[in-house]
Amino acid sequence: PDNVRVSYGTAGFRGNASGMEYVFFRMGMLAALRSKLKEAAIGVMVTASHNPEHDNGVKLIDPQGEMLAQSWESLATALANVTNDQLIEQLKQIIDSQKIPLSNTSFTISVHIGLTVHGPSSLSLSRAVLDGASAFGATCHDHGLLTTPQLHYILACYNGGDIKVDEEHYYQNYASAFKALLNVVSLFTSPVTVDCANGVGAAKLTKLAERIGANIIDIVVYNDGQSGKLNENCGADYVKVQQRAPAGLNMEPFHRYASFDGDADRLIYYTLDSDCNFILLDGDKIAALFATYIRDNLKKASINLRLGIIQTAYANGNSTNFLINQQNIEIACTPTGVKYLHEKALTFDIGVYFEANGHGTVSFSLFYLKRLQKGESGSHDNSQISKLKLFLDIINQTVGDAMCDLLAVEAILQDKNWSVKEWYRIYTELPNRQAKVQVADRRIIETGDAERKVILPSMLQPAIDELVRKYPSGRSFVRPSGTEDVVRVYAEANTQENADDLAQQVSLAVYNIGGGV
Ligand code: G16
Repeated sequence: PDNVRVSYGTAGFRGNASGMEYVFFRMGMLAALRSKLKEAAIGVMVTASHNPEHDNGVKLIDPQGEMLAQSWESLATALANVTNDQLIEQLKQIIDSQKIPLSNTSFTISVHIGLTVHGPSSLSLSRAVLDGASAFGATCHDHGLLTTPQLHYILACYNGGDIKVDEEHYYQNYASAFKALLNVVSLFTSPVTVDCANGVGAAKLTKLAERIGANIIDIVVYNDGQSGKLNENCGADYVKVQQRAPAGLNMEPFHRYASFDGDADRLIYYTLDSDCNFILLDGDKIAALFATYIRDNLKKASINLRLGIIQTAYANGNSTNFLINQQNIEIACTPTGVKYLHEKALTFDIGVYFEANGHGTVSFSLFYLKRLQKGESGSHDNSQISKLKLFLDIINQTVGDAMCDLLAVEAILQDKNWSVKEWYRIYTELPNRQAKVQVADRRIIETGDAERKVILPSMLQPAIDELVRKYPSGRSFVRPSGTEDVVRVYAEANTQENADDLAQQVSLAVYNIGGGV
């Protein structure tokens, strides 16, 4: 449509599902072109992820299971926005500028497709991707329902030479890795209840749990999609932003509860304290758990490597303080979007990256693997080294994966003989609040310093600074969302009342300066 402009945002194109077929069709074409260029299979995931049921989205996955290279995001945006008349010309431009060897017939274009909802709109949108890819003669592998991280995993294995890889391979791999790790650490005594946001994660987690065995870990699936709507009053985003449990969940103090988002790439834990106050253990706490566990085991094995944690501006101020000042762990900050965190994580020997919303994983360098191997043959503590190797095997390094991250959290808690109580006490979060503001055009807001400062409109940052000064331990930032038509506001302060107040004041400033609707 003439008056519609879409862009490849934080994680692909997102929006109301109706009328988006042309975007998905063109992304099928783009995936085929990228496959030709890279001489490798490319993935296309059809998912609205944490967004409501009426939305949908499409994102491309590069050969090693990583997010689409950022240099191609602008090509995707340009291709999605031309009129039908200009489409062929735009494709030619991409082919010429990227020097895509279309006439080279020695490599067959290959595109892998997955989707997270089996409804009519998702099916027609994934059909559009298939049609677009087929227009360039691609061999399409339609995997049907998958979690987003499963498609990342399958693609990485496929391009690694395992062309028979399928969903079952994923379960066998992680179930056996988890069981192997649990031979080294102790057994479970209490269940973990997982809210699957009424999404694809419910069926997939059930399968993974079956492969592991209920005698090893008792996973109770909640919000399995039998009733209730996708991501409505449930799921990781709801729990994190609302700071409350999914609707209808009966909780017991200090039992373990977790939530996935709609495509199972985010994980959040929570519980109740003895006074029945809600306690959240978000991506920051998961990152702290993973990083300190790896660091401690490396220390015991006398292996010295560069370990870093990558956060975004949303990381709670007290998590950053805890990691830097008490744990002496290196921290880096990037803009929102796992693609940025992932890239930064690769600059460390071990990069633990998590967004506060629960999206993250760990990347291990080849150097790390070599050091573990060398350690085994040297005089190091082999039990620590084998534990580190087994831990590595339960991590999906391609992208944040709620199922693998859940197994990793569970294994660490067991190994440390910790309940959720010891985990949440590692530091106390500063009270915080997130809000959304609707403005006429969110793109008028430009940010810098990893989204911690507003650059444009120029009067907005001074206004935020002035408000922040009024609240002890105050901090606030705003940024245009890359997945929704809103400006996001984050605020933290010494008390919940102050954090709420600050978020409200900053929202008002955004509304007034940004031209509210
Ligand atoms: C996506 C991205 C995340 C990002 C989130 C929110 O998550 O993968 O990295 O934090 O969107 O982005 P924004 O604040 O720009 O709307 P998901 O789980 O929806 O794929």
